Amino acid sequence: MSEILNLSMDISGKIDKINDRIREVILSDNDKLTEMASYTFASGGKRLRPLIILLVYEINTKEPVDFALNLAVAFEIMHSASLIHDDIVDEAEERRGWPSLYRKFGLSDAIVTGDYLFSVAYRIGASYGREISEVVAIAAKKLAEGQIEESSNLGNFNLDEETYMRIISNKTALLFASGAKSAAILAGSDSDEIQNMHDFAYNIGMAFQIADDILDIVGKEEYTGKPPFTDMKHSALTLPMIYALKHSSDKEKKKLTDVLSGKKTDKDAIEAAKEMLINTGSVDYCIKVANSFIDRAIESQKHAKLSPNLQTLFEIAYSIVSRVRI
Ligand code: GRG
Repeated sequence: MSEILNLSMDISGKIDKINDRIREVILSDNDKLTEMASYTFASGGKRLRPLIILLVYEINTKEPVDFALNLAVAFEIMHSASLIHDDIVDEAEERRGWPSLYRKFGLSDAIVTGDYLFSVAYRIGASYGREISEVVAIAAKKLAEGQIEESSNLGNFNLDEETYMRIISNKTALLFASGAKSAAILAGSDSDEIQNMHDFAYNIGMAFQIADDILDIVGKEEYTGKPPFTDMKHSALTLPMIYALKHSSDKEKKKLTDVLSGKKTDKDAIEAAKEMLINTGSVDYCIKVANSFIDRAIESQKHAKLSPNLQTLFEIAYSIVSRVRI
């Protein structure tokens, strides 16, 4: 992961701790459920959210980082549970390079595994007391709201930027933000520090989703592990599309919507749509918007004392947009 995120700090010890703890807390009395839950995490994942949580916690306290380990894994478990459900919604064949859980074990068991993992996350949240448990629960509420607003807009080629921003705020950024906020609460930070950590993670979460949406169009298949327009299969409009549709002729618009609506699925049509998108300047625009969120993230820490952990958080922030390679 440090390769993908280009970090100077060796974070392998933290990642190992996270993975070991996940393996422990997902154990069920039912062997099949344990097998399915374990499959979800064995396939990989960057562990970005729990890493941020541990870094934030350590910045704000002298207590051992292990006190925040369960909290960190709760957020990773919630994230992974949402991906299980997302793959069902999107009919995705693969996740993290492996067959998606519902493909491997069937629809109903995959739904229950996702639900089970959410219950593990809530239980961990509850073990930290009322305030943190509320932050964990609200993060899940927002995930669901973002997802439903996204699916309510499938095929809506008039989706505006404001609605897109609200969707990604709920389905992606608030999970990052809630993780960092609860880490700062657990560390005993004051209310300004808690808010600043929330804002830092929120803004990198926004940039992260925009970068993900750019990668869905221009990301090299060998790098993203999926062909272009995979996430667009169900006509969920993302920022690059919104910009391109607004800045193209009727003829170009038609070419693009034919691909987005699945009317045209051949390689040439997809390539032409991709080319058109790039020519409207939409990718450059989205990179600019993503960078503006990174600037806000860095700005949120203007009063914080620079430390190796904060430096690593900054490196994570910058890596989020630089992973978009055309
Ligand atoms: C049941 C409460 C409840 C909610 C489920 C399905 C759903 C609602 C939400 C899905 C939200 C979603 C898929 C957001 C996308 C977030 C995103 C950018 C995922 C990719 O994150 P990475 O790249 O993944 O960090 P890895 O594999 O590295 O962990």
